[in-house]
Amino acid sequence: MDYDDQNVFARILRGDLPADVVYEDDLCLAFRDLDPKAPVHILLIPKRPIPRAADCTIQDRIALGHLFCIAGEVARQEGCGDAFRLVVNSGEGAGQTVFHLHVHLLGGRDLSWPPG
Ligand code: DGP
Repeated sequence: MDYDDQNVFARILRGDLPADVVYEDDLCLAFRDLDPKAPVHILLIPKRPIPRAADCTIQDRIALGHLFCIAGEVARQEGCGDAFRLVVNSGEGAGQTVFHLHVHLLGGRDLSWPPG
């Protein structure tokens, strides 16, 4: 799908909308989810404009690999230790509502499996 630069995460990246930022570097931004589903619920987003996991190409590999590496750092920073879950919803049918790719980092409580 085409990237819509008016989506809320694009606006947060531009500084047009506030966010509770917990980590930032040249490739990604991490901030608290507005509607947390666990005591720790952080969203990690690449600064590259990628709408969905379904749209990823080989050009995105550095930005996306980076997100996974930083997720562990942020989880430790948030007190999750090594027990946390990373979730990526791709497409409306999987529950994606914001079309700037994001990784949900969930932790701070027991997480059941399988998810819904
Ligand atoms: P998903 O359903 O996978 O597309 O997740 C989108 C998440 O984004 C959802 O958990 C709620 C969160 N969210 C939506 N709008 C905002 C916002 O303006 N600020 C923050 N911090 N989170 C938002």
